[in-house]
Amino acid sequence: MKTLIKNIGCIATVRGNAAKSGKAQGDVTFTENAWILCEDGKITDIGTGDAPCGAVNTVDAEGNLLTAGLVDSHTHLVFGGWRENELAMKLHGVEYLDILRQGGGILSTVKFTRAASEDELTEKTRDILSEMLALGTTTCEAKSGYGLSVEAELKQLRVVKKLNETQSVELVSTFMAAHAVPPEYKGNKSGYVDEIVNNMLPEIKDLAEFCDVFCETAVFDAQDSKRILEAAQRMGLGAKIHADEIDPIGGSELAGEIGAISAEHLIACRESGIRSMAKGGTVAVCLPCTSFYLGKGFAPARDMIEAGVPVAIASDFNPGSTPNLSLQLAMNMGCYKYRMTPEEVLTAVTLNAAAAIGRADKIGTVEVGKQADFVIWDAPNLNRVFYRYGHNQVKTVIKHGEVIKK
Ligand code: IZC
Ligand code: ZN
Repeated sequence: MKTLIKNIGCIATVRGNAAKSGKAQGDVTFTENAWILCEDGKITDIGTGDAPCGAVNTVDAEGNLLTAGLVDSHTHLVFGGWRENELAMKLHGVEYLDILRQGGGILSTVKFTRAASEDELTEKTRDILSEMLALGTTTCEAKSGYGLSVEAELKQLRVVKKLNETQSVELVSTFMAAHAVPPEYKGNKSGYVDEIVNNMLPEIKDLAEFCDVFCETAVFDAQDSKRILEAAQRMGLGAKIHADEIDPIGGSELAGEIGAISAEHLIACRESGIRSMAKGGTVAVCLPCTSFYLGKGFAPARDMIEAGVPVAIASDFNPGSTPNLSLQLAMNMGCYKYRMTPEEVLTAVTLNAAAAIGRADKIGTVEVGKQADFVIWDAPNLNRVFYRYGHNQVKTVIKHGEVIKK
């Protein structure tokens, strides 16, 4: 089926099939007074001036800005319950890791998630995805890690699989049983790492594309992370790592060393970590809403860009460290707090985000041959999107060439 998007005030897009770093991260082209033709879910032609005739469906962009659909490359999407009780604790100065050490935090979400049925989790997550979609997210990575047993991790991964088949946001699954040590293994972290490597990974490997580890003080150290991620790589999964969120204990250095596709958080990233990521071709997935919500510093995203590390920006949507699902808010923060330009941030939530989840050849740019996933903004230009903040600036969302939010 042919769809024509006409009367586009401006298309803003980076170009290519691989992550961009350095100056190229801000190398966005602007095409004014444009149209796009799509067929069978892909972009088949792009032009300016008079639009061609003969399309079955026509979408009028009414002179607005069009970009590629937004790609949220880091979320903990599927979970039971919420954790509003932690806000008061935080306001009284209790640290994120101390809540976890006391058996709350991630471990309280594990209790809720284990107790929830697969159908309950599916319906709750379906509602969350429809909010994300309305905010412009057309592809979303989803980490497990609130089950922490073979059965409960499989339950989370099956929810993602089912939702991928029954709603419009495209989902990419990451296995993250190395998110916390479950109560059954309290005091026996090495036993739990053995369980992940020997029993969990072989059971789940067909339901996930990536494996992630929370490499952090009081959770998994760099040695545990290396063991788990190398085992995952041998089973065909790509490696991701939660690195330097709170303490720099070697996560970003390890990411480059093992050729991880991404290292994520990086608030406390050191120069040695930046160098290692640049050398290893690792995408830095930065999560500014988490810094904001935890009242912490911001990742040195500018230093990374200048050192040749491609930077992606994601929401980190989760029930603890940032229960925000708006990638638009993360985009604004990327601009205001990382001091990235609107062009650099656009690349961070489109092509570089797609690269962080192994999709840079299919999504993330507006070019012939790419998937027809777009956002039409309630804005005439890119600067307007970044200048305003706090409300939904997305007007229309198109996925595989079809309007799914108007
Ligand atoms: O549930 O607190 N940082 N994992 C690592 C999280 C945040 C999610 C959570
Ligand atoms: Zn995370």
